[in-house]
Amino acid sequence: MSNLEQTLIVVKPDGFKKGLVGKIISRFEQKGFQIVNLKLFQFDVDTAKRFYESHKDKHFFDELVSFICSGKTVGCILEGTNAVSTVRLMVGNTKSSEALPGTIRGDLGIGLTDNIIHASDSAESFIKESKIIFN
Ligand code: FUP
Repeated sequence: MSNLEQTLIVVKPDGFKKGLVGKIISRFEQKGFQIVNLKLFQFDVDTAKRFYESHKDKHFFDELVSFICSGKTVGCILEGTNAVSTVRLMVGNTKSSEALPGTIRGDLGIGLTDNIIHASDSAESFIKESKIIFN
């Protein structure tokens, strides 16, 4: 049974600076996901705090907000079968240094806060996050 879903990815400032936007989006297109919306933008602190609200009590919150605001990012809504879980599989482990080869973080990055890409972790997160980015 096909389960058509949408999800959000954000290419983070490190991915943008490394010139990986095309390569990353191409992986999702090659897998069979459709681009539904696309936006080049830079987070301001207020928007970043709302985006990462679920982490507000974590010790790394300030570092995370500061990093995501540090340069241009690309937000992209993707649509396809089981988009939320399949895109997360393609993204890989949060710690890029431990992410498996074949995943985006495993192939293209090494950092933790600077881990190339964000992907919504649930349908609820997708709704909340995509509203913040695409208004
Ligand atoms: P993920 O869903 O894989 O992006 O990871 P989490 O939701 O667990 O974490 C959100 C972001 O916080 C990650 F992109 C990386 C960052 N993070 C840190 O900077 N330090 C940590 O100790 C844990 C996570």
